[in-house]
Amino acid sequence: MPMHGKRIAFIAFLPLLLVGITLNPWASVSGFPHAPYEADEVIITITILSAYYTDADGDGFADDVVAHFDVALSGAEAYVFDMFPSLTLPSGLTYIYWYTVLTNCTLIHFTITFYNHITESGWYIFAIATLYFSNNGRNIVYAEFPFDPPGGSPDQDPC
Ligand SMILES: [Ca+2]
Repeated sequence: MPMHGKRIAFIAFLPLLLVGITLNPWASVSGFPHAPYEADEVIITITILSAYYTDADGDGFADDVVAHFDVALSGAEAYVFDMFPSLTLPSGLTYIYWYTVLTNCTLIHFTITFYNHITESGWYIFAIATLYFSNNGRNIVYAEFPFDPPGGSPDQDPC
């Protein structure tokens, strides 16, 4: 059963690959200058400045979400972190996106636009999670910003 053997070999290899990625988070950025050192005590903080609905794409519908937030970094000469902005609709449906950021800046201002994401009335939650490594291991920082798009209450036209 050669195919069965290959499948088992792949399944056995997959955890090793994942462990390798976990143990060596800088492997994919080896060419990045001043890669962070394991001894660096990296601290990342997130400040969500605002999140609101608007017609960002000019299609005549205020069904887009614009979010502004700052990410402050300290403790190293350079930083690599994964960032997961998300938008949760009143029904609980959540859109999550994934960015990997490499920088030597200590303060970054982000503006993210979610085009055509407002499809329900009620409260929305814009959130940011960051995943990064410091001298104490893996760290996750999370911030969220609830806001009320048009409509005001359920069962009304959100646009
Ligand atoms: Ca629009």
